[in-house]
Amino acid sequence: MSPKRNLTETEKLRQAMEKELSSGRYIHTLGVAYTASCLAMAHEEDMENAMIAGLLHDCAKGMHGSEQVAICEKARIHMSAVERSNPSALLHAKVGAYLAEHKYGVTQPDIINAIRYHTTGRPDMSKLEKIVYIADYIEPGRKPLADMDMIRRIAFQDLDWTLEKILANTLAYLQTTDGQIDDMTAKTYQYYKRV
Ligand code: DGI
Ligand code: FE
Ligand code: FE
Repeated sequence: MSPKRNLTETEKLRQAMEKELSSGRYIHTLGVAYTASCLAMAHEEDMENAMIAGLLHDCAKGMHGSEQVAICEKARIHMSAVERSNPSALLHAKVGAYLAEHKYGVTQPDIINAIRYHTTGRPDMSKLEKIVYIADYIEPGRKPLADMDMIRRIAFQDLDWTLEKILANTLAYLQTTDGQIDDMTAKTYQYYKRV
């Protein structure tokens, strides 16, 4: 994708996602794309990059888990044991990053990384990575998760504080399920946790 993009290229990605995803996932995707754009406005990030990363962040979500594992094996993408056993929850982020680059023509590493780390986060995220991670949690169509009103408000004020709150809630939620915690999610929380 050339650095000088026009709306038509974003529009093409929107249309591709409309075809690729279930209607519920597509509506969530639009919510993330527009929320990420608004966060980019508030935090002086590139709005179009936020829009593209938001549109593509769940592009692999409709694939069967075994298909995602097969793509990773073929492309020699490293999978942690937890990712391998939870492909639809976790692996879709890495597969999505791969497809963004190899199927949808995204060349900017920051956009690709924002897709790659949208589920677990990672320590020392870029501003765009933080914005996409947060937009995925707060987009208007999300069911009201814990502390949602507060998290939605602080997202437009302080990205790192918002990350800490989301990560704490995600880890607390995972402890109520039998979901194993990925090392990267734990490391991200340790990094953003304020003592
Ligand atoms: O793809 P989405 O549903 O829009 O959202 P997402 O990509 O942020 O997350 C998908 C799920 O992954 C969500 O229920 C939280 C979960 N998750 C986040 N970190 C971990 C995790 N699941 C496991 N098992 N381990 C983690 O470390
Ligand atoms: Fe996702
Ligand atoms: Fe999502």
